[in-house]
Amino acid sequence: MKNDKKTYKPDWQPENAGKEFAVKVVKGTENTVGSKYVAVGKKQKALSADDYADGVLKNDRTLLARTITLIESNSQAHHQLSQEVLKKVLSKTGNSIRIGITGVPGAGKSTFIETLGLYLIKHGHKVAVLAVDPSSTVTKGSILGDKTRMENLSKEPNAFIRPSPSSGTLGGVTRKSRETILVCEAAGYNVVLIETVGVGQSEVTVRSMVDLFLLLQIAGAGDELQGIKKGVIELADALLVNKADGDNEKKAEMAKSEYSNALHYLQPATKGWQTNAYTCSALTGKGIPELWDLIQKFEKTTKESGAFAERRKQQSIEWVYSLIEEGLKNNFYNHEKIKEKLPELRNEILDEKILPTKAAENLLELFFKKYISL
Ligand SMILES: Nc1nc2c(ncn2[C@@H]2O[C@H](COP(=O)(O)OP(=O)(O)O)[C@@H](O)[C@H]2O)c(=O)[nH]1
Ligand SMILES: [Mg+2]
Repeated sequence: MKNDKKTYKPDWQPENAGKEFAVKVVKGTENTVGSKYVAVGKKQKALSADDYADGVLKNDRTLLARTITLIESNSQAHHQLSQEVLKKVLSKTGNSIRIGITGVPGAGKSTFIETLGLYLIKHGHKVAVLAVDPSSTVTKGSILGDKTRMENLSKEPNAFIRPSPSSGTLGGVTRKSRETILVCEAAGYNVVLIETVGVGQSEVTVRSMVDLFLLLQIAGAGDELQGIKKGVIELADALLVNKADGDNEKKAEMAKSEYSNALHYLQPATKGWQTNAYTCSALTGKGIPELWDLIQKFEKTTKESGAFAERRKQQSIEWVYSLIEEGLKNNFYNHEKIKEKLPELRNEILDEKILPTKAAENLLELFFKKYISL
């Protein structure tokens, strides 16, 4: 795909665009092991939960980044410390609109986020950008990891950009991302944009942590490819046909009409809100102000009807269940007896000496014997 990123200049370029700020895209953490009050990373002063919490609440960007690193760490000590920090800032969370953005790779999600982000900052908002990318564990990459992306936005003092956590299953990534949203809110970011790549489960996961979900489409890329068959459209609160510029504008308008028709037959993702299709150009900024108006309308409508609060409550409950599932799973697979027995049973299954059902039963019994006296 042609990269004309360098020519991109929205007409409402913020005054300080292009100027250097001491702001960088912060790297995700590796699995750091350490004791309770060790700093994350080398040669950093050990900090207490209060130090972290105060830093977050003051929007000290270094400390915010370090808190997220703590959240993303897989070490037990970091986990405990991060929970303490979260507890301290909890009362200051929740005051943002959380927006998820999905679409196939190349649809223009990162470009869109940068353009929308710059627009919002120009209008006095504080914008946090996060990514949820379950594939990053496989590819070792991150959908926001490419440093050439969001160059202008990352220079803005009112923007905070964080690529996806670098390790963990999607479940693990989810916990980290949810907690990262909370600390960003505590630091005063009132718009949280979450980019996710359109692969299977990740849209459902991101839908479960945002208030509003946007699906970015491009004209002529094939419906199947873009998730129509996967039912992603049914998760979306707005469908945006991006790249409606230059020669592509007509095609984009046509695609929009087709989607609009199709949408009438689908159940809306949010009670009391009709999902519609729109066009925009992340490159020129066309359609972006209108989209922000739409987002505000969505927020107003759903807050008035109670759907907004209802969804957040529902999401908290779902979060608890997913943590329980994750906890059980981790506990199970890390259980000494299971670790010992699983490879044995695996061979027996492969040799057809035991049925998979029986093997699973045996393992579960072994695991639960510890907890339940039958
Ligand atoms: N013409 C045009 N190109 C765009 C637009 N938005 C993004 N692109 C280009 O499409 C390519 C992929 O964009 P990117 O934001 O990385 O897509 P992502 O993979 O969905 O995050 C880049 O070369 C962008 O410059 C747009 O609105 N119009
Ligand atoms: Mg991207």
